[in-house]
Amino acid sequence: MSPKQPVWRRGQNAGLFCVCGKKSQFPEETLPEIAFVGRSNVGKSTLINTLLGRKGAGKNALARTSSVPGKTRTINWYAIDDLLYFVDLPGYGYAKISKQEQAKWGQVIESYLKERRSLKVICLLVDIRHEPSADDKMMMDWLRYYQVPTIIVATKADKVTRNQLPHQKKVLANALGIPSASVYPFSGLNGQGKEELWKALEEKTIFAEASSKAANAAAPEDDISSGA
Ligand SMILES: Nc1nc2c(ncn2[C@@H]2O[C@H](COP(=O)(O)OP(=O)(O)OP(=O)(O)O)[C@@H](O)[C@H]2O)c(=O)[nH]1
Ligand SMILES: [Mg+2]
Repeated sequence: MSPKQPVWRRGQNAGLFCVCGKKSQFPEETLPEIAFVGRSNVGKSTLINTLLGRKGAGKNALARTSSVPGKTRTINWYAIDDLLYFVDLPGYGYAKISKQEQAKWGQVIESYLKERRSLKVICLLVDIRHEPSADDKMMMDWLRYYQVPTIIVATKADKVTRNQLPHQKKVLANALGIPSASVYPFSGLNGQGKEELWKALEEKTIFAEASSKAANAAAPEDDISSGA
């Protein structure tokens, strides 16, 4: 990766910060947050690893991924260079999790979305191959209702051909009531869409805060004109 990439994209100083099973455990709202939400197995943890260049098995991977749905059962905060948090929310819609537990998780996620002032943008992940589920649509409604800035990411884009892609984007966009251009195809397998998604996240102002902090922190070493 180019050394000119912003520090947060390099993923070198990213680490698991906090694992929470309930609201009372949420960390203080000290840094801006980007959260990732979607059905179980849609690829949330993979996307976090891919964005931060931390793919692969073993120690290099940041968020744990699995072909078995329901892997992420807690809300996991990842700190990135002490500038921002990525928040991996538990997947919904996994049939083998009891209704009781799903309801409990629904409440924890809703209170996170509703009350988290440091949440700057949320990525709602949907599988590019499928119509959004009733749960996906409900999540979209929540995000609209609570006015959380939202980016729709269509995961597993490597599973469709270039010809199928525009059609699949349209299907997702129509079902969620957004323009087709607002759907970001993404692949954790080959990195497709990574650059576009980073740009979109950065544009959602979150990095206005992070950039100014980073610039301040870097100024003495990097900016030879400062103080001149
Ligand atoms: N082909 C392909 N497979 C993917 C992609 N993203 C994720 N997967 C696979 O899908 C499965 C689930 O990925 P995870 O990242 O663990 O999904 P998750 O949304 O975090 O799942 P939960 O933690 O259970 O909610 C794994 O087998 C991944 O390898 C992708 O872009 N392309
Ligand atoms: Mg996961």
